[in-house]
Amino acid sequence: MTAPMIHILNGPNLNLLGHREPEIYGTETLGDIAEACQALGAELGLDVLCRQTNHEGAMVEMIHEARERAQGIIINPAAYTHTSVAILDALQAFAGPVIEVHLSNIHKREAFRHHSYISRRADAVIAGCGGQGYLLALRRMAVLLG
Ligand code: CA2
Repeated sequence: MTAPMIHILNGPNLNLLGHREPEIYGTETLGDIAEACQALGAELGLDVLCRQTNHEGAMVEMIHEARERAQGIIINPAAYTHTSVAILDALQAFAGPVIEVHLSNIHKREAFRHHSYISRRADAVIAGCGGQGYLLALRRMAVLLG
């Protein structure tokens, strides 16, 4: 049987991870996180594809592609979390499990970060665990798809 495919989608500025603001977002780069996710995915019997974009429309298109190719989505929409009905609508059209991840605890931060459009669709939300949040999300995905 082929391994379920998980798309891990990352939004704007997350390509800067590890290079700026380590006190908020940690010292791991997005490449480090992707590598750790690939390794855990192999252990869990999941295929993992990690992607990042700085553009809202491109994120919508990545979600459309996931409809064709992935059984689950792990998404950190970054700032679009708090603004994007378009990304919510795209996720509503995805049939499989969706897990929302934030590196920081958005509820401990500015009030404008407390609301997430994405949480309305997410089956689970992980915030404040740094890069480990993606690994926790993968473990949950293995249970949901098992
Ligand atoms: O905590 C998270 O993962 C966030 O999704 C990160 C977003 C922020 O807008 C959300 O409220 C919470 C920001 C990502 C920006 O990442 C940077 C990384 C290094 C340096 C500068 C920005």
